[in-house]
Amino acid sequence: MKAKSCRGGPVMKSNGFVAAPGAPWPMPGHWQNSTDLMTLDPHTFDIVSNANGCDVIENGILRYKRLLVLDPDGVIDPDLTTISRLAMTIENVTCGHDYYPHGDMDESYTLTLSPDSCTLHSNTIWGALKGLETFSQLLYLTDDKKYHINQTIIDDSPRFSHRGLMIDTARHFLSVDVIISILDAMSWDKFNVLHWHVVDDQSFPYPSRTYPNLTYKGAYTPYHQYSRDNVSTIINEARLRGIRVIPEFDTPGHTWSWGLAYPELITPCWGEGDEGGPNKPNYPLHGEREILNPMNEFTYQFLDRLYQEIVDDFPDQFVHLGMDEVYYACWMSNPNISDWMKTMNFTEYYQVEQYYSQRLVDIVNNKGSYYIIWQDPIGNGVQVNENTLVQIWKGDDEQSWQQYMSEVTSLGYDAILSSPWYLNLISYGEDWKTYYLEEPYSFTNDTKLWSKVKGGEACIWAEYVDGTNILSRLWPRASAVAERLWSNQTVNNVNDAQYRLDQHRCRMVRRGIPAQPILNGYCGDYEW
Ligand code: CP6
Repeated sequence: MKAKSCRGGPVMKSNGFVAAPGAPWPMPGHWQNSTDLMTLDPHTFDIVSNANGCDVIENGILRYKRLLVLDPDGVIDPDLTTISRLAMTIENVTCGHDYYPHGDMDESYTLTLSPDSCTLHSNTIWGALKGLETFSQLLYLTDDKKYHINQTIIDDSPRFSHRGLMIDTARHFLSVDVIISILDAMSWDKFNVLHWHVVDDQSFPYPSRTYPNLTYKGAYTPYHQYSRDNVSTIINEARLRGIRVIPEFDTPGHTWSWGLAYPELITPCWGEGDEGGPNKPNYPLHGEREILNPMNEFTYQFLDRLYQEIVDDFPDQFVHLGMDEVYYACWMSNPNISDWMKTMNFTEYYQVEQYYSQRLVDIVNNKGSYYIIWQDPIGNGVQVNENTLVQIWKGDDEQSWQQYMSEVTSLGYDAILSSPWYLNLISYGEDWKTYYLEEPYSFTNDTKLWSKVKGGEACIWAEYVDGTNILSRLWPRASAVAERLWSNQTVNNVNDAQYRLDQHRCRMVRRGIPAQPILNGYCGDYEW
């Protein structure tokens, strides 16, 4: 059976039932819907709160009042009870420019919509934002352009505390406007972490104050770098949407662009089969001169000052240290590294990685920061501090992600899952279903290990992605991940989800995001 318009008229489900429009995404923990309808006039509808003067709430109310006007020609339904305002009460109004979303925030809320009472209740401002979003999703237009909203009770909170999206601004630069659009769509999906993979081999668009030449030489061009103002804008726009920004400055691999300004940071790779030498890098490696030199004190002094700047710029408690894909060939090629290893009593190259990793971990710990790393060092036998948060990205013919997850959590580390959610990998058809059906707990039956899983992140690596295609590639595919990370484990029926997701996709289109289709059909009057 054909899915009809996702707006207005009911959407036919293949089992013959009708899915009411105005269904939320991601699915709330408890959603008591009813067929009793109400109406409202979004042009006069007011949202009031007990948080006057709180910019997160005032800005949120403004954003959502704007989003409620699905169609300026829409009208109330005169046959129904008209509701005129939503009253928000927030138990603990903590707010201000120096108060940021964080890993332990309470994001729960309850929403009660009846003719007697339209209330949104939450413990924190972050919960209030989640409730405003859900409220905005319940409102819909019928085909005769009347605004409807069902009487509803919702009691909702997230399954996982870390629900992230990773963007990569090194392979291709992303404008601040595009990043804000991504933050917007993230907030509609209740994502709460922007993992910003800022720099990599290809470019260094971050505006370093301490080492301006990193940016001057490392950015593609002066137009492909962020200003300091851009960085604070991104952090602030994220805060207003309840989203943390965790920056990643990936080392010791993936640092080719750093070497443009500071060649002394990078391990020289010796040539193979001839005398070679530091300036004759003909060792057959992919992308030589991209691994930091672990034997020089200069490297650590440099990292100390750079990370000071990073923790000063980014308010989040966490930074991401990268540490992925450190291949040893270059270190192996270099006789100075071999000599240094002897003085250190190192016989294995993983000990070099261990040494580097611990030095960097100590640097950021001394600044009071917590950190995330990609899983690679753990796989190589490196030990890091027990409070390390490990991001799982591998899952291949050798080992499934479940096996990697099992190893990492059994060693006592907390983990977040990304392996099945590499949105840069594309294929024909409904790949959102495979993202949707991945279950982060499926690696074990041991509930103690389940408690190690803090959530997950969808990743969009940018080798083949820039501002022209990132929004369509992300949405609504990332939304599938969002529901997996927010909603109950039991919400896992793709047949039910597809109609809600189709509505959600049309909602994104109406709100200005060029989200790609997932079903045949159309979005009412709102074609892109
Ligand atoms: N860049 C960095 C990348 C990747 C990683 N780190 C990557 C690896 C495999 C795939 C996609 C991306 N491009 N710095 C791995 C974490 Cl399929």
